[in-house]
Formats: sequence, C-alpha cells, structure tokens
Amino acid sequence: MKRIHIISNRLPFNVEKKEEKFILTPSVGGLATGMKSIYKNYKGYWIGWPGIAKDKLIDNDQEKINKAFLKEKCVPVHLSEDEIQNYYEGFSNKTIWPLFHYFNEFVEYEQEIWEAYVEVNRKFADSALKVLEKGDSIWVHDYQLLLVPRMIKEKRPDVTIGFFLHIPFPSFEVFRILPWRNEIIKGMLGADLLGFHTYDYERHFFSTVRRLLGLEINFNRIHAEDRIIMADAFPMGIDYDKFMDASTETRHRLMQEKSELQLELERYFLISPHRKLILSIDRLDYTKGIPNRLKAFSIFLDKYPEYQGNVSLIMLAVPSRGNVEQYKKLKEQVDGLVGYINGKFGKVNYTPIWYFYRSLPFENLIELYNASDVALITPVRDGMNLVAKEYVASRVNKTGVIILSEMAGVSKEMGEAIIINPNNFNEIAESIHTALKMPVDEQRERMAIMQKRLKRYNVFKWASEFVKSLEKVQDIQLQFNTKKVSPSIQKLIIEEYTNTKKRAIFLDYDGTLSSFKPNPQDAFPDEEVLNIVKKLTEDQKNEVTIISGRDRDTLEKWFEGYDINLIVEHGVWTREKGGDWKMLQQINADWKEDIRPSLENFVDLTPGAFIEEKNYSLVWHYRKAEPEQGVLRANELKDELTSLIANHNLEIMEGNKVIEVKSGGINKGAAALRFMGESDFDFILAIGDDWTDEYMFRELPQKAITIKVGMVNTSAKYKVESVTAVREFLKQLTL
Ligand code: GDG
Repeated sequence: MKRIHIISNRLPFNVEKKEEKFILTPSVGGLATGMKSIYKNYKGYWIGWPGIAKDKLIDNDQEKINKAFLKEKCVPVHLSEDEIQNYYEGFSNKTIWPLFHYFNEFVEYEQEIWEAYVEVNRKFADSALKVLEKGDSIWVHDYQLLLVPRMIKEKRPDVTIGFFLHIPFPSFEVFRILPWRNEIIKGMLGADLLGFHTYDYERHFFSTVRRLLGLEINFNRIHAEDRIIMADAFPMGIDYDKFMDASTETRHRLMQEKSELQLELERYFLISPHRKLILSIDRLDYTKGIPNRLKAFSIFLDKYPEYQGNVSLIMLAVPSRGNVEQYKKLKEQVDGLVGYINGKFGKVNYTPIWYFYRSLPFENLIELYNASDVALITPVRDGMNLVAKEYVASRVNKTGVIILSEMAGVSKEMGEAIIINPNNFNEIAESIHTALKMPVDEQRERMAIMQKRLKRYNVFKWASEFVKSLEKVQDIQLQFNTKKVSPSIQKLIIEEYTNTKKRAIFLDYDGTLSSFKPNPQDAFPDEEVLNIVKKLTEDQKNEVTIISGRDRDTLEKWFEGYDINLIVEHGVWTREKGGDWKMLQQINADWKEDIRPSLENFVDLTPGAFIEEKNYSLVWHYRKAEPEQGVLRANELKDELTSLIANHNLEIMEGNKVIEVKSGGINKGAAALRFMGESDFDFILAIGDDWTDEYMFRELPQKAITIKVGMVNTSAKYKVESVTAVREFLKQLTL
C-alpha cells in the first residue's frame, strides 16, 4: 500500500519531561482521532510541532525528543519561541483566523509576522521533503500551513498532496483584503485535492481562484496550467461509537464509581423533577458567540420567569490564546455577563449559570453531554463545530434538543436541530423556550435521524472518503497526462521532423504561441515568438501557417516581412506567403446589422465585455468581465443568438472567454485541408488551444501530429500544458 504522511501544526502527542526522559501522551482531539487510522494503515510519518519551544530545551533534549517521537513515527518540527509567537500566535491567529471568520476589524497586517509564517511553513515543508519517497502521498492540515502544499509540489511534483481546511474559507470579498492573497491561494493550489467542511466554503474558494488567477473551473475541477486540481466538501465527523459507548458506561456506573461532577449534576435534578440543564461547550473564542448566548439566556429568563429556579446553563469555556488582546477582552466581557446574570436571577439555591473556565477531562465532558436537556451552540462563525456532533452521539436514550447557529458548518448537516441566527437574541431566547417544551417523542424522532447519520458518516469514514478522493485525483491526473508530450514523445516527433522533406505546420496564435491578455490588441508577438517563427520559416522544407480567428489586418501587420502563410477569421481568408489575400468561399456580412444590437445589449449589461468586429464575424469578449457574471451572460447570449441566427447561415462559436458569431460552413479544419490541397506533405503538425482548433485536430489526416495546449479533453493526439511549453517544443524542433 502506498504511504500517506500527515502534516499538521501539532503532533498527535503531548510531550512532557520527567526525570530527564521525554514522555509522550496521545492527544484526544478530533483531528488526532480521525487521522489515527490513516496514519496507521498507510504507514506514513506525522510531521508537526512537538509543543515545546526549542529555546526551552537544553543539552541533547532535542535529540531525545526526536527519538521519542520517531518511535511513534512522528517527525518533530522544532520552533523557537519567536517563531511560535510570529507564525502561530501571530499570522495564523491574528491574521488568518479573524479574517477567515469574518472578524475583519481584528486582522493584523504585519509584514514581520507574514515573513515568519512563510519561513515556518518552509520548515514544515522541508521536514516533509526529507521523508518523502516516490509514490508517497501527503495530507496537509489547516490554516497554519496554507503555503506548504506549493512548497512541496515545487520540489516534488510526483507526490500527491491533499489539503484540508478546518475553518471557513471566506467569501472572495473578504479574502481579497489580504495583502498576501495571491501567495496564499497559490500556496493552497500546490495541493491536488482541497477539502472543506461545506459546499459554501468550497464555492468561495472556487470563486477566489477564478477571480484572482483567472483559472478555468469545471464542476469541481480546477484547470491549472500543468494539472487538474480537485476541491470538494468533506464534512468532518466524530468517533461516534467512542461517545456513545462512554455515555452508556456513564449511565450504568455504580454510586461509588461516579465522579463528583456527576453526583452534583444528579443532585441538581433531585431538587425538582422539572429542572432542566442547558449546555454550552467551546474554546473561549470570539467566533463562538458566547456573549450572544449569555444575552439570549438573560432575555429568556426575563421573558419566561417561570423558568427561573428551574433552568440553568452550564457553560464550559476552555481557555484559549489568552495572550491575544481580543481574547483577554472577551474573557472580561464573559466574566461580566455571567456575573450580571447570576447576580440578577440567582437565588440561595439557584445558580442560573454554572461557569467553568478550564478544560475538563473527557469523562466529565461525557457526563455533561449526558445530563443536559439542551445544547446551546451559537457561534457567529465556525468551520464545523464538533461539540454539536458529540452531544448528539452522547444521547443514549435519544432525548435532548440542539439549538444551532446557522453560521456553523455543522448546521448544513443537522436540519433536525433548531437553527438560529446567532445575532438574533430574541430568536435564541424563543428557541430555548421551544427546546424546553419540545415533546419527548419529537425529540427522539429528531435525535434518531441525526444519530443515524453521524454513526454512518463518522470521522473514519470522513478520513477514508478524503483518501479515496486523493486516489481518484491521481487517476484523473494520470488520464490527462497520458497524452502529454513527454521527453520520449518529443524525441520521436523531432526524429520524424528531421527525416521528412515537406512539412505543413499549422499554429494557432492566441493561447498557443502567445498568452491571453485582457485586451486582444496587446497580445502582439514578442521577440521569442518572432524568433521561433523566423527559425521555422527559414527551413525551406517547412510551410508554416498561422491559423487564427483573428482579423486580417492585425496578423498581417504583426507578421509583416515573415515568410509565413496566414489563415484568418477561422478560415474566411487565406494569404499564402508573398501572395494576396483570398477568400476561400463567397460569403456575405449583411447579417451583422441584425445581430449587432443583441451583442451591444449584452455589452451594456456586462461591465468589462466588449465587441470585436471582424470582416465576417462579430465577437463578444468577456475576459475582462467579472468571471461568474461573464459565464452567466455568455450562456444567456448564446440562448438569444440561437434563435436569432435561425434565418441566416451562421454559426455560434464559443472560444476562450468569447462568443463569436460567424458565417456558417467555415472552420479551421476545412481551411487547413483546403490549404494543403493536393500537395503531398509527409509531415503535418497542428497546435491549438481552444475548441475552434478541435476542427483541425479532427479533420487533418490521420498521420498528422496534433497537439492541444491545456490539460483538458481533446481529440488531438497530444497535449502540452502551456504557451511556454509550446514555445519550448518549437524551439527544440528547430535546434
Ligand atoms: C476547529 C474549527 C472544526 C472542548 N472542551 C473540552 C474538550 N473539548 C473538545 C470538544 C471538541 C473540540 O474540543 C472542539 O472542537 P470544535 O469543532 O467545536 O471547535 P475548534 O476547536 O474551534 O475546532 C471547528 C474543528 O476545527 C474540526 O475541523 O469543527 O469549526 O474551529 O472535540 O469535545 N475536550 C475535553 N475537555 C474539554 O474541556 N477533553
């Protein structure tokens, strides 16, 4: 079986020094649990920070730590306090975390912490590169390591890389705020598969890729220059059985086995059978909507005073990132609110809020899940929120109600919960009332559906689905690479070229010899292209033809003085070298006046779009339009044109970000064939990038060497990935 390595900020063990020895204890977080199966079954290494700053180590501590971890197949990445400060607490938690959770006002834009982030990402990548072998895959985790995929891909393009983001991916309008947006998105695109918790994050990511890099995306595949990259939603699950089993065990404990917390919880209900408990558990983070929840609880107690004395909120807030200013302020705010509510509604024998500012052992967590009638989960933004899932998995008798923020990824999977807007305090207060009054049958009905789903799609299934997709993307890339002009294929083509005497060479221009520019007139041939053309045309055995959709005047001007044939406007006009322009067949352009108003209307409706007029065609360009709107309008325009052209002999062609209406029966395939006529060429080469070139690829004789630019489906025999690759290929031919 192929190996899969894992990289995450932290290793799945906590390390502690005891009498000169370093002792490792497994960490119990969701990620560690989910990855355990992958890391065991696929026999890879886990690369991450061990949790101790290297400045704190003395003598040969580092070596000892490495040794201890190596036994567990872990590779520690040692970081200094400064690095942790700037990379982790800094750029990760003060820039990316707030921005990706839509807290723009908290984002810090410090060049220094960005540079530390780059450097530390490089350290993680370098540690991974040391263990990678041919055929290995690697799974990179989360927002601390967004640059790692590219850093690895650049050095090891053969390694398949997966990346999973555990937090939301924000809308483009938010992401674009980042000064380092291009570096980050390119860093992520080093991966072959990108996973998100929800489809919303996935579509934000796609829209960012489209807008920042202009890459083509079909369904969930991104067409990068040299490969296909896939992105998909994989909602992370939990170890369902672990929670269900632990919870079942808790319920069957003998009196003497019960923990203090469990006994205290039982005492609470002894006072009155009508008493109820509401639970909330989170890290103390501003994304979790803790103040919102407290305010809503206060409104609830005010509005429904009959519940005072009978309903308490148990709030577990786990200390987190306490050095960061906003977290300190949040702590003060929460302390204040809890004090206010307890002061206002508390009685001698009634505490409205049981507030724990600490982390509790797993057993206690289960006791809380078990004892609580309602889970109140109100993040203002949350990638997923595993607490919601854990509460469901711990409900042995299927009672209990979840109140869930629509801003948490988990809400997409839990339609049976009471879904609220975390900023609507009245709505939350009402939903607490609804939850407390919900009939047991209804609770059981809802809970059973959620449990069934969570049991099926648990964290192991999540991890294995991701790995399955990683394998699938390998297959897809392989399929696309099968036609790629490899060095050995190139050698064969050069041999054939050298051994032949009469060669026809058809070269498309835009997207083949020259890259697209926002304005078509700016894509004039640079020195490199002119040199290539010059070299090719100097060989008397070659008939070189530029075959393009462009108009006569432009190409004539650009290639003036070159011994070259031109076929323009998809084949309407031909000019053999040294000759005059000839029209291949009699066509007219009277139709333009009927069609033009429609195109103009679509220009008005689509900022950035414009019309190019050729002798026998009209082209609507949308490369400069906002990408999603451009595609939408292009589809509408195509629809409209289809009915408009009914009375004319016209064709609608869809090129690269263009819709072209032109006289029918003309295409590059027919034009190339006509151009070759009866001549007996012993070598035919055609290179092109869009589907107007597919006519050539299909209609040229079988022996022709046809090459598509771009790693997409094609009827060409071969593919190359880019304009640069075309240029290199042609240079090799003429060496
Ligand atoms: C990030 C994303 C996404 C909490 N208190 C204690 C304790 N916990 C455990 C819970 C749960 C985990 O911590 C918290 O996970 P969440 O998913 O709720 O939130 P984040 O920590 O913000 O996680 C989040 C997640 O990554 C996974 O992709 O869902 O959206 O923000 O497992 O049980 N565990 C123990 N004692 C505690 O006091 N033992």
